[in-house]
Amino acid sequence: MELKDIAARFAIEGKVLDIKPLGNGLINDTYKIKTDGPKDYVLQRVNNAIFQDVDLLQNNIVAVTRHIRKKLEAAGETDIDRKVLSFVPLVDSDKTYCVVEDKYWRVGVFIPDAFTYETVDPKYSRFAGEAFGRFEAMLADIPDKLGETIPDFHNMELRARQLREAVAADKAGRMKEPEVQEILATLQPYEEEMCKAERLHREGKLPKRICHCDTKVNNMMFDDKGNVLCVIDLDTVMPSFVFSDFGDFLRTAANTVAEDDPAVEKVDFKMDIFEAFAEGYISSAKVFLTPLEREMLPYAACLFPYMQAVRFFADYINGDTYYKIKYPEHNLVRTRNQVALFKAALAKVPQMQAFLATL
Ligand code: GN1
Ligand code: MG
Repeated sequence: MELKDIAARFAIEGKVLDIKPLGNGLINDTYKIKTDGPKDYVLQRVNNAIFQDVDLLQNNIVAVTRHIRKKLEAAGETDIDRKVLSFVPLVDSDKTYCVVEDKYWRVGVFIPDAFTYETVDPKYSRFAGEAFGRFEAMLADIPDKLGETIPDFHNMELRARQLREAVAADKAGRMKEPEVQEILATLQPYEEEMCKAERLHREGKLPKRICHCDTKVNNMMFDDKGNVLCVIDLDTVMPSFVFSDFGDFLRTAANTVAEDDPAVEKVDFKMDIFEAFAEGYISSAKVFLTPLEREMLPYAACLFPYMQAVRFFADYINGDTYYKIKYPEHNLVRTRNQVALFKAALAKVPQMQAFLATL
């Protein structure tokens, strides 16, 4: 079946003119549908090897976007259609996805005149921090019970276990590479410390809240003046520690280079981006953050490069079955980069703590 036949199953206004690839996500396949009507659309194939319960996932997203829409309406917000995503039902039912030849598809409304960036300056970082804090604050009272679209997605204990399993299985025969052994030895000593959020949660000291869980820089839309419009890529919205959103944003935004830049010597953790983001985030999240959550934000800034290193590394060892790769060593290059970022962030924890104390 062709893309235009899939698009035809959704209640799209106007005639479809063309459908072209959009963006650079590592998981789903995304296309822009251009129409002759008032709106354009985004057609997406949800990767159901990774998101195994697409029904739960779409229910989450519809609940979240409806809740945010209501809040924006109540706040007298203008331009709501650019400030929250909306999904298009099928022609013959109110479901917002369809299954075609075992593939899952959905259509959202394309947000016009909006931009995403791969890097941000401190000013944008502050706006982003404020926006993610607000996103979490708006979802604090969502009445719907959201499921985990990927169970234990940001559970560091699970990620560490998956790495151990990958090492034991050695499916791609990569454990014989000396560098693989070296990276493993580098990561290992930090594992226990990095797993502390899970322990604190079991002890009842750390709550889970509804978080975005994929706050890469490029998952935020800005208008042409640099104002944040909305947060996109909602597949991973689920209960998690606030560290997810704080840490994952900085993982991409505070890195001096892209997450897959092979020039590891250029990797550093930008403190100005951290400071601006932390300031923005705390300004809107202070209404719900506990003292412990706040105190652990520098831990979050280290945890996410660490977790991502573990995830890229496990995927490399498994023979690249999860992340899309562009060349055979791509996941190894990503791993090196994230290990370097982890170390850079770790070295700056005292500076981060000192800054947070000034807020
Ligand atoms: C994936 O789909 P994308 O590229 O926004 C991944 C994130 C990783 C990221 C690394 C569902 O996000 O968790 O941080 O790649 N999403 C999933 O670039 O695993
Ligand atoms: Mg994305």
